[in-house]
Amino acid sequence: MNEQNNVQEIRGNHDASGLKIAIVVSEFNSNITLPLLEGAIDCLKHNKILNNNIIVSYVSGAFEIPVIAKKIATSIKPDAIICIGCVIKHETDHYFHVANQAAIGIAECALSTGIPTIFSVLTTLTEEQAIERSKPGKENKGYESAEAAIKAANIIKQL
Ligand code: INI
Repeated sequence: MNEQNNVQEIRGNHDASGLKIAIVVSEFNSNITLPLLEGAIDCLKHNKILNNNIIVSYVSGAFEIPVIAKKIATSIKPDAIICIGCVIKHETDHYFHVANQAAIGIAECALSTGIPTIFSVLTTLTEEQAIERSKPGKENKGYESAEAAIKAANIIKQL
């Protein structure tokens, strides 16, 4: 109970010690996605996850992320799934369809299974923007996504 406002609050804490987290990572633009993966794993370990409670699977491109995320959701049933990819704007509109379908599919996986499925797919105009967001540290977008996964999973556990 929040004393000041007299409302009931449900917050997700940062404790990953009791969680099983799956990560689906795209190998397309791997110079970006692998540092995002490192960031996500750093965050999970920093928050005390057990090593064998991290399950990582690799897909070719961001377009393939949703189908694998959904299969993992229904078979392994982890507490959360972190979907890592990188789509960079190119001269044709191919990138748009890839990014759009990845976003729609990841959201569909979350809503249809009830398992927090985190959108850690960078969609940038340039490679430089993607590099900036995948540098080591707490501003690495993979690190931030893992924080979101832990919090959401811990909210679900309270509901
Ligand atoms: N996949 C990405 O993850 N990022 C991209 O920038 C990208 N572009 O721009 O083409 C991309 N394409 C591959 C796509 O995800 C599928 O793997 C491919 O279309 C086969 O289904």
